[in-house]
Amino acid sequence: MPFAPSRAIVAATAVAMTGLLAIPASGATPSSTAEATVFLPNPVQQLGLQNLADNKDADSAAFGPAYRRVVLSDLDGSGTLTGAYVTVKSKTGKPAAAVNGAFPVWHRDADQFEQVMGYYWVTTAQHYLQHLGFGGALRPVNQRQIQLRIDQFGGDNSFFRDDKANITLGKGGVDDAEDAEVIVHEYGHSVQDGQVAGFGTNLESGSIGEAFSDYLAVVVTSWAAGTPTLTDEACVADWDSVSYTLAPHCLRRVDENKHYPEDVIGEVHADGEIWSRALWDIRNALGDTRASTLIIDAQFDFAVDTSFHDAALHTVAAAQRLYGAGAASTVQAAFHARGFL
Ligand SMILES: [Ca+2]
Ligand SMILES: [Ca+2]
Ligand SMILES: [Ca+2]
Ligand SMILES: [Zn+2]
Repeated sequence: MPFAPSRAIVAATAVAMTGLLAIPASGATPSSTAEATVFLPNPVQQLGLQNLADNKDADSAAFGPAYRRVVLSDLDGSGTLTGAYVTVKSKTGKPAAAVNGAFPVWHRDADQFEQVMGYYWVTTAQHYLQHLGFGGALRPVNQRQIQLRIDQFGGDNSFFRDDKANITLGKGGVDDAEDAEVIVHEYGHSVQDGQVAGFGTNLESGSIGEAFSDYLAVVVTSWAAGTPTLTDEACVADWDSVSYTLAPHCLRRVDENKHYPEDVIGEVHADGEIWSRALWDIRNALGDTRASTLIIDAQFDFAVDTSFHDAALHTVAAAQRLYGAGAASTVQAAFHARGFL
């Protein structure tokens, strides 16, 4: 169950006692489900085919084994892609509509395929956070309905910088929403904004934003689809990046051997690879659940313009608080190895 039942019970009791109109507690809205078709998480990672090409958004038999029927959850029952954690708007195609309680089998050449991808992967990322305990034993993280827009605007990184709560996915090269790792990366920014409003105002905090979003993209897709066996797990956006990289295709990696400060170049995505490697090392040492829990819990304490150094100290403190001295020393070592501590 993605929800903590106790929250709904508390809310219902409060309503009964006060007689006020019910305001559903976050994540406690009625939930409906419907089948739909997605990539899980992207065709290059699923099929191990580095020669797959966009071909102007054409579908072909090569993609066939990558299409998976899944169940969308937390829908509002209206038959549209509107639910507890995301509502999808497209400027490039008709809104997806369920037929007899299920979304048709759209493929990548249909705009509705990307709309479904956006809904499924944002909701899955929120379920990952809840499975770690956020919204249960731990504080809720980003348990709000965000807007996900699909728009011709933008190339391959089309996030509205002045609207960090929401997501816009562009159509440059491979449509961004055909790659779950791009969707979850953008949701990572929404998560950080949900934890610290306006997070990421300068080079170092902005780099942490990119790094965490890359990390989240990898861990959520591995959680939902299994650890990849045909591509490197550390490779982010294996499919979106076919348009602009040589094989093996990765937008970025979370296991680069960069070091602070000499590898800083003043660009948030590139410099983020120093931070994401530290997160990656923490995960390899402590396991996915403990690493992600402490990494995300620490982020509540980050200043909007945090330095790498201060954020590293907060993350060590979260490890100490949640898992004790051994975990704290592991986290300290990971940040020390990157030059942050
Ligand atoms: Ca498409
Ligand atoms: Ca793209
Ligand atoms: Ca990947
Ligand atoms: Zn980003």
